[in-house]
Amino acid sequence: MPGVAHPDTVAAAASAATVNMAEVVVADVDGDRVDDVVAVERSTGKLWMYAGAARAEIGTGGWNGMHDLAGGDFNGDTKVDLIAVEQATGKLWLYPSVGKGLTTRVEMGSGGWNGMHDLVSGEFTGDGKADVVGVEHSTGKLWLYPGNGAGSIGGGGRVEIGTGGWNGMHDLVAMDLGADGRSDVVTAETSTGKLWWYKGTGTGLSPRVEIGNGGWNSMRDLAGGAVVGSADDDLVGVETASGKLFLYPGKTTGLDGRMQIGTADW
Ligand SMILES: [Ca+2]
Ligand SMILES: [Ca+2]
Ligand SMILES: [Ca+2]
Ligand SMILES: [Ca+2]
Repeated sequence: MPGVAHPDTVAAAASAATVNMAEVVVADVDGDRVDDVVAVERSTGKLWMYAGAARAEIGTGGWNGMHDLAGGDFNGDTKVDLIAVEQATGKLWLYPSVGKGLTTRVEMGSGGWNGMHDLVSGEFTGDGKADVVGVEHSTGKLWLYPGNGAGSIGGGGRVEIGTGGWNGMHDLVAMDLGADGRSDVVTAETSTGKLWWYKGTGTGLSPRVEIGNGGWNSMRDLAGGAVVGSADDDLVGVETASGKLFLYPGKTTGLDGRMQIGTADW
């Protein structure tokens, strides 16, 4: 994701949270070229955007019924949209961004999306159009759905980029490490608590590299985007026990030491 934010302003906004935020997404939803943090408030079902010094309500309710939120410009107008799966129907919905909020949703997938988990969005194929990657419950495979930049994904067929075992991972993130302009997959491994980096090649993923040697099972709602001013994307995540929101700045070879960016209970 393009854009450079300042951790201190993100921290101010992030501290305005009440309790129990989930489905964290890092994306430039308001179009000011600075990545924002978007999350669902469990107590109200509202969708909030944390940008600059305050948070803004961009969804009035019902968001507890949605899952696997991801952000990307899917309709090609340069504004970063949200997608989400509706639990009740298994439909995939596109919520186009209008700059300072979201407009009427459009059906992007007619059903079956409850069979996937950990949907993330990034630019995996190198054509400048947002794509979706997710894990299939029934097979543990990782699939890439190339976007066409006109509001649809996977029209030419999905691509298998992971042959299995992905149900053993949690909190999948799409982010660019290595600053090659291509999204990579970062995810935590349940059995070891390690954090792994799978570098995107344009057609698939390179062999994984360990970038966190343990403890990642204690984190939830990992998301990636450009939060600090470097060419590499950064990781944010909530520490489950404390509810604190942490930022892990990205670098060419992995992640730097974390800093706390939300003082409230996430
Ligand atoms: Ca922004
Ligand atoms: Ca858009
Ligand atoms: Ca693409
Ligand atoms: Ca990359």
